Amino acid sequence: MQARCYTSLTMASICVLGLGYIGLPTASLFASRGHRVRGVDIDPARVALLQNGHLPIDEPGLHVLVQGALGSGLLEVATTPDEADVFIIAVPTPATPQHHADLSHVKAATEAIVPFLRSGNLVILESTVPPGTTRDLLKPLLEASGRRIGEDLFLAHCPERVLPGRILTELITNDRVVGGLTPRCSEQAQAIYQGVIEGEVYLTDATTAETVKLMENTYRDVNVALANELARLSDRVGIDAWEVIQLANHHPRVHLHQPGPGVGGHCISVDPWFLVEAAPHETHLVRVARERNDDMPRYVAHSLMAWLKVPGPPTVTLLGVTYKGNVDDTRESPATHVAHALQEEGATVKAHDPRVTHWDGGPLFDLETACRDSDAVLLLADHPEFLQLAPDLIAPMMRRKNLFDTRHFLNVELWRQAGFEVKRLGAHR
Ligand code: SAJ
Repeated sequence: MQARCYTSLTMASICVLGLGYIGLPTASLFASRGHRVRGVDIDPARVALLQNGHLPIDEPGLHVLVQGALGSGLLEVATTPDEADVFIIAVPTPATPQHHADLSHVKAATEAIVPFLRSGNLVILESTVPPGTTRDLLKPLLEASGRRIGEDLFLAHCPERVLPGRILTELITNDRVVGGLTPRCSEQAQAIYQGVIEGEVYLTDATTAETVKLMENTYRDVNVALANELARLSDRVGIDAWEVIQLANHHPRVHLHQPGPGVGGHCISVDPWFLVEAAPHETHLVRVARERNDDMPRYVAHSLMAWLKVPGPPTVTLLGVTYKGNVDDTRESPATHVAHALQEEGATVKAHDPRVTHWDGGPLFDLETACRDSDAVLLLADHPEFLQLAPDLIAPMMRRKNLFDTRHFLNVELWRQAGFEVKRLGAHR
């Protein structure tokens, strides 16, 4: 059968599976550029929320984009797929407790579109997956429709690469890597993205594209582990890790990353394990970096407890429970592990985060309640809001005035002037 050729992919109808941090902005972007888009999520509550004009996630600029797309009638949201020219799968790929990729959502989404496939359709997987998944899992599932990939059905992996907090900007300006099962699959996927983004679209095969994505996040994880090791070394030898980083980064080929309370989020703390899963005996460095970063919450909690000289168990105020600053996302947040480690050492924990209403790690309090009769403030997430805090107003609320800044973020001089003893991760003063 002659495959349908997209001479006009700019007009293609699109079905996006998964309306999370990636799927929702992606669906809205394509709709804002004139595509007819059906956004699908298996969670009826999420779909109802969107239909009522609310967003399930907080991301700068997203509300306006989604409202515009829904208002134009080009974006509709539903719990089931429908026929389309292009299917984009953007569903989560969490890791199991054994650090293996849980591909159940990818499998379910792929199976859900099979009944709606037509000759000439293009299927794109954006979810982050272990090397070989597009070829070994998606291809056979899709060919169960009776069509052949590369002949009358096209399949490619195009990993998402956007940074939470900057998703809309990066969705448009970042380069994309497209890995087709065949060269024609790659060209079809290239055409669909090139119509809406300003970055370049680079073509390769599917397994290479999968590995590119995993290596990007692993590069960051390994480098954060190196920075965290520098912080620990600095604590030991009595130097300032932040000064070392600043000075070393004047070298034209050095870019040391930032230490912190650990690596969280649904990407960097998970993806490197997919490389370990693919080749366990060849990925020692990747594994050790993961383990070093996972140990940081315990290290931070222990450092704080060792520094605080209080009679009896202290009360500690956590500032920021998200996995990093400027986002509302608490998935895999180091703060949860810091809280548990502190509690294990006998501390009482009270947390405050202006971006978050619910946190699995415990109850959240307003700033005053969180600081009232506390022995220490522990800064974990670098939200810009925390720069506006007035230490002289916080000081009278505290039982003892101690500040531990794990991000080298606050103006510690202001806190000192308000009477706080200050400690920074990886610094002797
Ligand atoms: N972190 C540090 N020190 C650093 C950098 C990060 O401690 O120097 C920590 C953060 O606090 C956070 C974690 O690492 O807990 C991850 O944060 P991030 O900002 O490095 O990355 P994510 O997870 O928000 O987004 C990453 C991005 N990948 C890269 O920058 C290579 C993004 O482009 C990807 O699209 C995203 O993962 C993803 O979805 O895979």
